[in-house]
Amino acid sequence: MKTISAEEIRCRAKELGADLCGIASVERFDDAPPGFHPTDVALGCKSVIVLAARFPSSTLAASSQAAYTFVRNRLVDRIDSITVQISSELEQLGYCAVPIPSSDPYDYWDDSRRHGQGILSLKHAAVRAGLGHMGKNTLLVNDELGNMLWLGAVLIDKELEPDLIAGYQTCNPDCRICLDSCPANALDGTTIDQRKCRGVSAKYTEGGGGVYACNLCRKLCPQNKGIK
Ligand code: B12
Repeated sequence: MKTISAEEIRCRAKELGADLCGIASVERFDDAPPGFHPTDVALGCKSVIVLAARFPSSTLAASSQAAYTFVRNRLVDRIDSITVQISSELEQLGYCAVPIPSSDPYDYWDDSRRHGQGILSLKHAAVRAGLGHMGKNTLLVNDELGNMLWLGAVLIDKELEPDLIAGYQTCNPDCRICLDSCPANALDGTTIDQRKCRGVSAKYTEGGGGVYACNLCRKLCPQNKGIK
């Protein structure tokens, strides 16, 4: 087996087009509820490599939600291509490396609550890899990119030097902008009611496909482009 360092992985991720890359040791997930731990996905996981791509914020200024949705869909392809490529390269070096889908597919779906669950929560993984903290809208906020980023991850069976947990704070304690602006009243400051959110954000037309019709919790956040 050829050995690889955390730094080499970070450089490769950036070469492939990631804007951010952070690494978490699996011990940082000790507080994860059952079913949400990286070893529930890959038994031998020792480190979680988390990547992020910048989500162009000009899309928030467009009057049509199609531009935002189009960019979101291309970022799914881009981040997923990077995590699949990194996993393949790590596997060729002799490691077991499992890429996490940045969106679909996932196994768990509760139709009665319209509640889905990714095979690993990428926001929680990003916090533990030093990429930021979650805001009241439940989204990850990074100091440089704000909440305008798209996440991906790779689980690897190698201990790697982890990044430091982000030292900055998100959300002014008095701020309620995302909570008060949600048209579905889906946010309570720590969790989201998926049924309510999906009711206003997922729109389909027979001819035009699907659009994300609401992103107000992201758009109106004073930290959406970074932490001043
Ligand atoms: C399902 C899903 C949704 C659902 C639910 C969102 C949610 N907040 O969970 C819906 C349809 C509502 C949704 C909407 C959106 N989404 Co979405 N979504 C996902 C997806 C595919 C899975 C998330 C998931 O599993 N949620 C279910 C679980 C984790 O949530 P939960 O049951 O509340 O979990 C609790 C506990 O189980 C526990 N827990 C869970 N894991 C862990 C781990 C540890 C260590 C600990 C301690 C605790 C813990 O803590 C939670 C709170 O109590 C992720 C991709 C991914 N794999 O992460 C993208 C993702 C979260 N979505 C994303 C985005 C951008 C959006 C939208 C902005 C899209 C839009 N409309 O424009 C909105 C934002 C709405 C919002 N404020 O969250 C991004 C977020 C980027 C960021 N900056 O954070 C992600 C990460 C996709 C990506 N690859 O970047 N989404």
